[in-house]
Amino acid sequence: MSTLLVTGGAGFIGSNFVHYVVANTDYDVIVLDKLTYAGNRASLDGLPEARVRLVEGDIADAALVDSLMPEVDAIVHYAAESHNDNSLNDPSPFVTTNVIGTFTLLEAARRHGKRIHHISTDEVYGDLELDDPNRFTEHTPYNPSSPYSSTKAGSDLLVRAWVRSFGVEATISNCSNNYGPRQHVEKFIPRQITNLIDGVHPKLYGAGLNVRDWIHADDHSSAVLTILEKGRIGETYLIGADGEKNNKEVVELILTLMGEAPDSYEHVNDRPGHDLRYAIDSTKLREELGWAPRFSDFESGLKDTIAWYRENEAWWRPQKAETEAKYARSGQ
Ligand code: NAD
Ligand code: TDX
Repeated sequence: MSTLLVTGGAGFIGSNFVHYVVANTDYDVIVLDKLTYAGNRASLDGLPEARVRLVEGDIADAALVDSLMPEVDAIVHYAAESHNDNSLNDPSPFVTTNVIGTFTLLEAARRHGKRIHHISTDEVYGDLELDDPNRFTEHTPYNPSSPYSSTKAGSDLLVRAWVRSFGVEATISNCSNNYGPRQHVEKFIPRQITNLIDGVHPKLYGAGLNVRDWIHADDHSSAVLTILEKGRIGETYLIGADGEKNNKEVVELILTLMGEAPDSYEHVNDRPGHDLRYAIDSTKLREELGWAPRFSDFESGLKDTIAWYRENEAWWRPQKAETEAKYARSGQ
């Protein structure tokens, strides 16, 4: 492999992967990104022009995707509509991008004989009870709850069918909740950090007892690179770093790290259908491919993330007012 097509490479996790690949490998990268509200050219700032090229376009544009295939050796597919709350307000772009977009890439991979790695989420498995001793594994049945997670589940199933029916050389990874720099301020952690910078109280949905399994985006990127290079074709790998925390604990930690009283948050309307708990068992990835996360200390990763938002207001400020106006309309 020498050139990767990274779809959604101007988004949060896709851009992290592009930075990671440039720093740790010799691969060149073509980013295919539609630059929706969630995409940001500035997330690719500082990368060498000789190694990274941004193509602005839609993954559902079959002619465009086809035209890029001769230049690339493999596709790493991050592009998606990614926010659950948005999927409850307007599911339509979730179906077109997540399902039709993935279908379009699979057809191009099939026609041109290209390797493809599909990035997915633990949300395809539904949710767990707080006291369930089990975590999600590669054998957990699919049971998605939201328009977002059901379209991600649909895209995973398309990938599996294209492997079996057409012999497409694909792998899938399902990762838990990511945190780190360059995440859109609509998401939980950056929303609270930027609220506090603006002197606004953090907002907890419902009682704040829902649990998420946090992983630093750099660890997600190292896992994806490992699977791309060493994963067995047709296999699914779950990615997680044993980072379970409830939302109240996370907000309290953000408040403490930012010098505020740990209880100075507000409860707001809950998300309809809000998944209770996600938890990943990543034994397969660790034992079969020898991967391990490097960020084991959530508090220090969070501290760095807070510092990044403090130092990069120019990156997030243009997103903030519109995002908060949207939340205000749903009492969140
Ligand atoms: P994001 O919303 O920050 O970025 C998505 C990117 O995709 C943006 O740059 C956007 O412009 C681009 N995009 C959207 N529609 C497109 C289209 N039709 N054509 C081309 N580009 C398009 O999302 P993220 O949080 O970085 O998530 C990236 C991937 O990782 C998604 O597939 C998501 O399901 C998956 N994932 C995310 C998390 C998480 O915690 N954020 C966890 C597990 C898996
Ligand atoms: O203001 C908030 N207050 C709050 O309590 C927001 C924005 C969220 N929440 C809660 C909802 C969730 O329980 O925090 C938790 C995390 O919320 P999100 O950041 O919206 O993430 P989540 O819905 O868990 O989905 C994320 O992880 C899996 C990503 O957005 C998905 O793309 C990924 O697939």
